[in-house]
Amino acid sequence: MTHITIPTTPFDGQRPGTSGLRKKVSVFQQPHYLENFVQALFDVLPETAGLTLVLGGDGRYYNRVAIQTILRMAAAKGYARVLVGQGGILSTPAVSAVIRRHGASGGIVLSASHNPGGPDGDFGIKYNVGNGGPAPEKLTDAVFERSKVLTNISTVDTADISLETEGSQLLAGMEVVVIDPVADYAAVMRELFDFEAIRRLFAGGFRLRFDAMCAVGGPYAQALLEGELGAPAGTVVNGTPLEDFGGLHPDPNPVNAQDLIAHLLAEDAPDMGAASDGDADRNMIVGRKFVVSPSDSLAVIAAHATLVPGYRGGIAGVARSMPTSTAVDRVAKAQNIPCFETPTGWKFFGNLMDAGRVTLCGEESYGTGSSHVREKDGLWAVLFWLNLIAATGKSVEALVRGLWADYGRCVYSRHDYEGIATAQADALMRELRASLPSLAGRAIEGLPIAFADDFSYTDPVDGSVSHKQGVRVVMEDGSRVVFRLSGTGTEGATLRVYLERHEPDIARHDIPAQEALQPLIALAETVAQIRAFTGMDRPSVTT
Ligand code: VG1
Ligand code: CO
Repeated sequence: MTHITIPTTPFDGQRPGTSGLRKKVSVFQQPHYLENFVQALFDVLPETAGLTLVLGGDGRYYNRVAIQTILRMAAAKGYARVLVGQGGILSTPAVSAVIRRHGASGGIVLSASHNPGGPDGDFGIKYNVGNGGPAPEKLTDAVFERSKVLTNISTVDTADISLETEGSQLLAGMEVVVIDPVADYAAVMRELFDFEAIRRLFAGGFRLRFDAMCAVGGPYAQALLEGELGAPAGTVVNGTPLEDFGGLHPDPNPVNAQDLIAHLLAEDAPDMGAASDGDADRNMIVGRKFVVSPSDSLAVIAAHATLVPGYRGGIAGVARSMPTSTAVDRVAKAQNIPCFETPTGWKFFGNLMDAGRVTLCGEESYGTGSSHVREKDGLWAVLFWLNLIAATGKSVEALVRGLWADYGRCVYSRHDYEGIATAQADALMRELRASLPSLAGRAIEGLPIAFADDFSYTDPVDGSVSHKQGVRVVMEDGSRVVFRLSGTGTEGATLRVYLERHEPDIARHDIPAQEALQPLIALAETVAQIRAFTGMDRPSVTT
């Protein structure tokens, strides 16, 4: 037998963040670093022998090396089968779809999502469970604890295998099936959307610019939009996944996707722009000369869901992360369906979807999705918008303005302060938390505060509790500021400040968000002393 055991030293400080373990490539290249995480994972899973695992990544630098390592370890662990995307490619939503359609026990996604890639960039790994969704905290905590004490890695002594052609081969007795990365995902999309109507839309001259940001969304967008739906060649730009994303920062927001924004602001702008992130689970929707806020995108989708075949029977409920704007709450209320408020991170939506309590979910960070998989899904959101445009004959802008007219506008912005010293960021949050009891009932910067707390979430399905999920300061009129530290960064700390104010007056809907939010921005500075703690006088990214 070719099984071998390699003695190793336990690693510390590998606690997975908002969505898996993300570090610099150079950290992952340390001897046994990746192996330590994978072994810890395999050790804490209740069962692996005889089961099927899904494996793939966003194609970034180190993807191929990591896949070979994991395949050998899976063989040593006794998995019967691994389904791996051709060339090692699978987007995050595709992994979720493959797990579900093939009844796999789980899947490993190799991605640092929206973080930059390449030898000097980031790498990441996350595990998805049998429902296709991110591992719950209970499991990731167990992996972390195990990684601190394990002293042996089990693998097999075999050469790398080719992942270039579809089909089945054996690796130390385990079957490795190289699958078409797009097929299962495309099948799910066909079940949900009116492809005929979208085909007619493109045939009628509708112009879309889809920027895949040289990341994994390209092959999916090309196959579906240009291949099946008849969008003209060139609709998908930056469509080939590159190991360094062509030097782009594959984070679809107006700051990082500047080129797309420039095209949509131009005189000859296409009808719609869209972009997806490194692992294709995020989406940005842009109208002609009109940027859509992700929170509004979720609300528009919820408001018109029954126009789309897969949701014709109605939606059971909606969920949003706590910092996401309350636009979708207002839609849910009007439709008389429940709306859940969860902590940041997709893993909190899984139980609600499994229990059939919600159909649509979203986050302010350009993440939207539904119970068709258990991840957010970038291309799904784009297809949803195309289907809505085809069904209503309305433009992107008209759909958003319609939402504002019906429910008022939730003026929204997120300010990120990146690369802060971790000690300073921790101190800011500590002092802010300490000040919370004294804030309620006071007026700061002219705004009367109703309450201030640290968000805790009790999962309505399994009763598990998550504490310290973000500080919120809520005014008497419901407008609010939320503060939390990022759990996905790899350099220092990132403070995120989320600002929201509801504007019912249609005459004021065109006031720029930063201007409309000015009192809240001032309040955030006063209560958190951001300048003093971060040494920065403005955010590094404003979306
Ligand atoms: C960020 C976003 C969060 C999202 C997470 C993973 O987390 O704010 O909403 O779920 O990224 O998205 P944080 O902890 O940095 O704020 V992805 O597309 O990077 O997997
Ligand atoms: Co992502």
